Amino acid sequence: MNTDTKIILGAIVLSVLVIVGAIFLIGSGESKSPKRETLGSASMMLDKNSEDFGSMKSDEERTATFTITNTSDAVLRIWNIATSCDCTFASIIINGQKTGEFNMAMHMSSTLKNWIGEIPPKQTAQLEVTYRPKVMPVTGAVTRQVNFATNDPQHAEVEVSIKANVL
Ligand SMILES: [Cu+2]
Repeated sequence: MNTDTKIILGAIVLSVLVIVGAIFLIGSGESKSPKRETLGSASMMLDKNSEDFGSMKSDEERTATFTITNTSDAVLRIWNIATSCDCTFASIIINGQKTGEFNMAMHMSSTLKNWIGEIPPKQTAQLEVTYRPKVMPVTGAVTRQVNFATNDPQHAEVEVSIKANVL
């Protein structure tokens, strides 16, 4: 092996190490989304897409409950729950068990970010959306969203909203 060959081989080995290292770093990122294809497929129904709280004072809070029904014979999975604003919180109740409060993605613990809810066949879950204007005081007409992903191919990304008129 002459010197040139050694240098070329050395450069190749080094490049491979750098690439493998980069893939490892990207792969270990904290907010990884679950792979949809590993989560099966089900079908779901929502009882409504929005709720209007009407007029409320800025120191009040209101909660809307949305019912998610698994209409299939497979396990319905929901994940990536996030709200559109600091002042809006969401929880899911499955089988009497209530999660912590989901908020904007950047403010959530990795436990909530990586949470995947499983709703058994033909069962329902409740999505509670709570609006607390005092967290971020505003007045007038307000609309806030909650988004989540599901393993229902027809409802891969779901959005519900709440409205209020803050006095
Ligand atoms: Cu807000």
